[in-house]
Formats: sequence, structure tokens, C-alpha cells
Amino acid sequence: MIYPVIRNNNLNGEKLNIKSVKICGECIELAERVFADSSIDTNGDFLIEIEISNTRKTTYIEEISKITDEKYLLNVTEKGVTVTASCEKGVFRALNTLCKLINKNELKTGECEDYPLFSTRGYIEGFYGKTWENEKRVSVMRLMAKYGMNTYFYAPKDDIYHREKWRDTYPETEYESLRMLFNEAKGNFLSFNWCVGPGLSYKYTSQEDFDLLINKFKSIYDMGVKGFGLLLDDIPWEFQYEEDANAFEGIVDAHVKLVNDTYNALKAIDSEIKLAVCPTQYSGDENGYYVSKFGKGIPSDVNMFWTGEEICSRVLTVRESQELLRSTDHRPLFWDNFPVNDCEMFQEMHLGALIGRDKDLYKACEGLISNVMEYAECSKIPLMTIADYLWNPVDYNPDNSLKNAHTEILGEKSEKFGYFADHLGVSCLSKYSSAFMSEKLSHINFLLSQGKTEQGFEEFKEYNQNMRECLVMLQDEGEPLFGELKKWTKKFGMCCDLLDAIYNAKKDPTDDNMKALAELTEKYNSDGTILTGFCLREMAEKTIGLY
Ligand code: LTM
Repeated sequence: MIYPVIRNNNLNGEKLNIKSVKICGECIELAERVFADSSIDTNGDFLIEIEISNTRKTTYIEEISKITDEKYLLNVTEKGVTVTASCEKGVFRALNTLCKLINKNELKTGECEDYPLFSTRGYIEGFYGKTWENEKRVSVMRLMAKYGMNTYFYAPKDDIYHREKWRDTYPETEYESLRMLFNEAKGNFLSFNWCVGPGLSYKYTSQEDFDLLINKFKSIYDMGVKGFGLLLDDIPWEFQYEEDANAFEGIVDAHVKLVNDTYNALKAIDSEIKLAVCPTQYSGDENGYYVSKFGKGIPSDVNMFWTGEEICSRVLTVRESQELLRSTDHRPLFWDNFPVNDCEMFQEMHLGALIGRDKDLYKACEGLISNVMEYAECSKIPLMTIADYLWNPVDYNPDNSLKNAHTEILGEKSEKFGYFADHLGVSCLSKYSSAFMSEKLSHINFLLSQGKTEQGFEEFKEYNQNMRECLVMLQDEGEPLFGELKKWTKKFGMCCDLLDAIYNAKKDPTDDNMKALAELTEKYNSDGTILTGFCLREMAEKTIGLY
């Protein structure tokens, strides 16, 4: 299986063992680039013929009654593959799929047509914390493009030119970095959206402030950017200047005026510019006075962010989308606060798969943009599952998608990594983690309670050994992912020590073994880093009789 799962897949004939290909037809340069990244030789003789054809068949998505430029068709025979799409973007998607099929040795004869169900699929650097280095940004962009995302929002809370110093244009070095990033996004068919958050100090009655704001947008537009965001999240609910308080009935009226004025000014610069906004109430009651007035007061083609019933929502539903539409005249563009782990979530590491989003959410919203963690390498794992869900929510399977993400990032190391990742699933999506460990420990307890002591201790020992081997692997400095996980690896080391101590105390309950277990349990419980679920502590405490 490849990910995202192909929508209509009839590639179910003879399996073809392809080692090298030859590309012909249109978009040759693009194809060479995609295949170069996949390390498949393009000097072979298995023909890949690319055809651009703009027809209903290559553009229309029945399920959402919409035209897209991302659909593609593959026709595979023993002799070669015909790729058909309406433009380069569709070809790009097709070639990524082909590379995955060939690399996994899963290319079979037949036909398929593939297209995304969510129109807007992407991620936002919208977290509080150390901003990503450009090298990391590029690496995440390339991977997300490979997994079919089409949108990137630049909005790091700790970029001072995004919030505190919103009035100032970027110094040359930062400006050039942004330009480089914009070009990278373009090459990966990601729409690049630059955002500003002026609300910490904006004076709504000041013409000077408005001119500075438009000037800032214009400076970014000058590098070619046409996607913008005006973010009014996490700012004071009250006016900061007397003139504003006297001029407007309430804060929402000031915000509506600001969005409309900004929209008009941007459209005057270039009618192709797209604007997304984040209201100050971006979660909770869809019928709230502020959000309802805000949504109804702004132009209909301005996208409106919404994080769901909570800031970090366990579920995102069709029901709330419809309610928001009724209340604001806007379908939500979901700002999904998963996997972000900033602020009070700093002790958690959100490495699980996306769950809890309705399968048919795509019918009721503009799209979904995931807010990432300050840990770029770690973010790739949940992001891949999000990309899978957004392309094809109907066939999305969180467990399979997560396993694929581990393999994509870690290759052969992924199986062992599972012993660690098992404990990093606590987030707004789920209170539970350590499913594998929990099953293992309760099975061991069962064996011991049944008098199957030898088998019980044997299985316990084997599990502990696997955990230890995983711990050793995590200490490999050369693996970028592991570098970001140090804090959680340290706690994982305590987890391994604790498991050994439980084993020893159960097998040989001497005073020394019991004392060592009690000390390690105390050490483990007093470390704030969130790692494992309840099962380990429960077993330790039961063994020393505290439970
Ligand atoms: O969610 C929104 C719209 N704004 C902020 C984010 O910047 C922040 O990363 C998340 C998670 O803490 N919460 C917010 O309120």
C-alpha cells in the first residue's frame, strides 16, 4: 500500500518489476526532478509518457462538484505508463505516486484516477517557541509536497517581524530567507501564505498604522507572494487606545473594518491576492456574538480560520462546520491545533496519528491547516498522517498511515522505534497512550497470576530487552529525529530502568530490590516529561504495595 491511498485504484493486474524508466512527452524537466529525488534510474526502457489534457475527466471531482488542477490518471501496461493530467501540478502528484509504487515494487497493470477530497491541505508554522531553521522548513515542505499537501502558512509567533515588530519591514537577510522559502514552496506546488499579526499594538483609527500594514504586505508581495494572512488571535479583547474606544462600538467592529480595508487595499494591488484571517474568537461557540458579526461583516472570499470547539480540539465535525456557516456565512478553514505542543503542552510530544476528524468533513469546510510543533523533524510524522487523511479521508487508516510515516522517516529503524513511539500518543486527540505496553504488561501479569511464572518472566525479559535496544538506538546522534527527542528519550531511559526494577522485584522480592523499585518509581513519577501511560506506574506501585 502507498500513502496517501489512491482514490479510485484499478491497478490490480500483473505486478511489474521496474528498476529503471524512460520519460517522454510533456513536463520532462519536472519528471526528471521528481525521479531524481526518488533515486529511480531514468535511463531505462520502461516508458513513462506524460500527456497534458484539460478535460472533465482530468479536472472534475464528483464528490465535491469542483474543478481541480490536482487530479491525474494512470494507465499502466507491460510496456509502460501513460500519465494524464490537466497541468504540471497534476503531473507532479502523479509522478510522486508512480515513484512510490515503483520504489515499493507495487506497480501493477491497470488504471487509476486519483484526486484529493479536501481542497486546501496544509500546515502552518503558527506556534510559540523557537522558529524553524530554513533548512528544516525546506525539508518539511518537500516531504509534505510528496504526500500531497498544497498549502503552507508562514506565521511563527516568535518571528518578531510577524507580531511585535509588525510595522517594520524585514531586514535584508530575513527577507532573502523568506524569498528562498517562497521559491521552494513554488517548486513543490505549495501555495505560500505569509501572515502578519499586528493586533498586539495596532491602532485601528490610525491611517499611519494602516499604511504601514499594507506596506508590509506589499514588501512581501514584491517577491511574488499572493497568499496572505491577517491573524488577530491571542490579542487583547479591549481597545488599547482611547481614540479606538471612542470610534467603534466594540472590538469586532474595528476588526471587521480592518479586514475589509486590508482586503480592498490588497485587491487594488493585485486582484489575484488571496486573504485568510483569524478572528480573535477562533474556537468555541459558533454562534458567539463576536465571531458571527465578524464573519458576516467580511468579504465572502476571505478564508476564516477556526480551531473547533476547543483551542486544541479532540474532534472536528461536519455539524460545527455547518453551524459556523449558518452563523458567519463562512465555511471554516480549520486551523487544527494538532500536533502543536507549545505553551502548557511543552512536556508532551505529539507523535500519534491524526484521529477524531469526521470522514466527510471535506464537504463542509474550506480545508484544514495543521499547526506544527517547534520540533520540525518530529512534526513530519503526524503531518504525514494528516496529509493522508486530507487527500483521501474515506480510506484513511490512522495506524497504517502512522506505520508508513515511521518507515518513511526511519527505514529499517522504524520497527524498533515503535517501542518508544508507543508512549508518545498523549495529546488533545487522546488521553491514552502506551497501548502496546499496556497489552504486554497485562498479559505478563495474567501469566504470572496463572502460575505460568517461567513464561511470564521470559516474555517480560524479552520486552525489556527490546525497550533497551530501542533506547540504545535513540542515542544515535546522527539521526535528526532522535536529536529533537532527547528530553523524552531521557524519560524513556527511566522507563527502561523502572521496567527492569519491576522485573527484579517481582522475580526476587528482596528488601534491596523493593527499595530500588520504590526509589525508581518515585524518580519516574516526579519527572514532569510526559512519556508513558498509566500501566507502567500502576504495575510498579502494585508491586511495591502502594496501590
Ligand atoms: O490557535 C491559534 C489560532 N492561536 C494560538 C496558536 O498560535 C498556538 O500555537 C496554539 C496552541 O497553543 N494556541 C493558540 O491559541
